[in-house]
Amino acid sequence: MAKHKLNDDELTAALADLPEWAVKEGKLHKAYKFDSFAAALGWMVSVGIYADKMDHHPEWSNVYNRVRVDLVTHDLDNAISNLDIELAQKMEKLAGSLSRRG
Ligand code: H2B
Repeated sequence: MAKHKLNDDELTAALADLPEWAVKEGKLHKAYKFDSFAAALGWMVSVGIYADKMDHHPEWSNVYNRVRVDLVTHDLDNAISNLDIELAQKMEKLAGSLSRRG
């Protein structure tokens, strides 16, 4: 899919459907907390396979059951793009099937 930078209206509209996501330091950010390390890691593997197929890769870090995610598009001067939204939506969908907490 072609990638394009989102304008402010597109970004606001997309955030309305992405609970607990926010723009932080210019990146699309969310801190996930799972029930266990295994749940966090399993989610990361599932997301990673999808991200690699998209050829769009997250910045993220994991500590035990927590995963902090920052999405940005390097090829568009580190702007937030439609691909960051698509990846965030997929992350939400996959987290929903894993008894996510807060
Ligand atoms: N991931 C992210 N987050 N942003 C990009 O601009 C990007 C990427 N570009 N993954 C892709 C790889 C690009 O480097 C390759 C050559 O398609």
